[in-house]
Amino acid sequence: MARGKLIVFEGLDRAGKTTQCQMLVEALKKDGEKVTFMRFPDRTTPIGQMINSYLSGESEQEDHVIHLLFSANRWEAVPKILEAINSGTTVIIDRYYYSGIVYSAAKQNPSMTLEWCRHPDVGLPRPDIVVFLHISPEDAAKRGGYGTERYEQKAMQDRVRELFKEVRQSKEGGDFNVIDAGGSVEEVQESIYDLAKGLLEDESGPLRTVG
Ligand code: T5A
Ligand code: NA
Repeated sequence: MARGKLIVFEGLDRAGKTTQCQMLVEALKKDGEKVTFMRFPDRTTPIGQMINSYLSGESEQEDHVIHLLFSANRWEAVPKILEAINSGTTVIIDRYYYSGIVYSAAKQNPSMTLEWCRHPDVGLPRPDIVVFLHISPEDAAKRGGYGTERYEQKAMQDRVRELFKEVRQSKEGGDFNVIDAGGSVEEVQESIYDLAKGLLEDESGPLRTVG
């Protein structure tokens, strides 16, 4: 039996990650594919509840500590990810460690460079592809103002945009497929669906790990 694929959605805030991820899951299910959906942060676990409380401003965490909690929240899901992939189910994930390193590095804590931030995630399952939804600041603003969660401010978002660019130009960059997310929901879905179908038809070697 062929293994399942690992598809990760990343992108700027309000690019439509959750919308597109869920549409893709439904479309692939309709085609008879075995597919499952996950998201990070997974706010349902005890670690996820600490993250949720931090993001909503109900609690404080030291910068390194919250970074490690986001990473731990991925590690605790690894057995589930591997079990699905090994049983032939494709796993589609809404945000992954790329968000983890970029948002933490955007805080400009002097000891938290991109390089430092990446370490706790080394060894995670590496996606077969990253679907990166790209949207201009102007188009993102049209999709509603900033919310009330931590990190939803302009200066932070501008740094996140720059740091994602750096990640796309680094050694992880080869896994990224940049999709223009400025079009209608249906237009964007069409490009993503084509990309995913191509991947599912590909023969795959063993699942790689983040190195
Ligand atoms: N974080 C996350 C870390 O700091 N470290 C980590 O390790 C991880 C994993 C929460 C925060 O945590 C940070 C990053 C975040 O700050 P979250 O819960 O994923 O992460 O964030 P959300 O706020 O849910 O996600 P976004 O704001 O980024 O939104 P999405 O998922 O990109 O967009 P979506 O689909 O919810 O759509 C947004 C709005 O736009 C509309 C939708 O209907 C919706 O109203 N829309 C469109 N409108 C017009 N045209 C289109 N094509 C549209 N697509 C969507
Ligand atoms: Na989302």
